[in-house]
Amino acid sequence: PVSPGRVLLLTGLSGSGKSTIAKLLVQRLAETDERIATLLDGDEVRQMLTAGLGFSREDRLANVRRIGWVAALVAQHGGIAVCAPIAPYEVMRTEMRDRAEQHGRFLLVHVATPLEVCEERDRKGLYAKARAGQIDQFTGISDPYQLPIDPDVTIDHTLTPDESVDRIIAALAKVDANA
Ligand code: GGZ
Repeated sequence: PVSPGRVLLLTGLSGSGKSTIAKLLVQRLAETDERIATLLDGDEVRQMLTAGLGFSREDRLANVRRIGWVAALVAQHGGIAVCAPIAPYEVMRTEMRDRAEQHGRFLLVHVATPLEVCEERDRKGLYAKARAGQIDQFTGISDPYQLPIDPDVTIDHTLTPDESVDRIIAALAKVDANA
């Protein structure tokens, strides 16, 4: 039988709102779901699990592959892994899905905030730096972001974080009902 474990991948551009939604999602799951939710967020992961990796295609693949491996382990033990890397290539998202589905179910959430909006917000000033040529291979500016072909959930940027989490939890409930 398939384990009740779940892997959720929130993919989207820098500044799209992935971290905010992922954190809120984990809080909400702690209140509403019996399974333990584990957050694998970009910043923290890159300081520990994938420290030393950069932003070449190869390093990004390694980064997301390691996240996917830990996430699958969480799912294998009946937990919910919430992952929030950019994950800009379709191939890495597919790989994460395939690995996760050996242990449970996978949900791809596209945090679809358009580049213009992320750049307009520019909370960390990274887009300005990327435009000025101070950061190489910056996703959306000088590096690719392949749009997800078939996401399970698409989060429009006009939704609030709470509404976004509602959508994801509804999709999760649907997956659980069909498991
Ligand atoms: C994209 C970069 C880059 C480059 C540093 N390209 O908004 P943030 O700051 O906190 O999130 C971004 C984070 C992206 O790391 P990920 O591990 O999520 O990326 S991937 O899935 O592609 O491996 C951004 C910061 O790191 N950052 N340089 N060149 N984002």
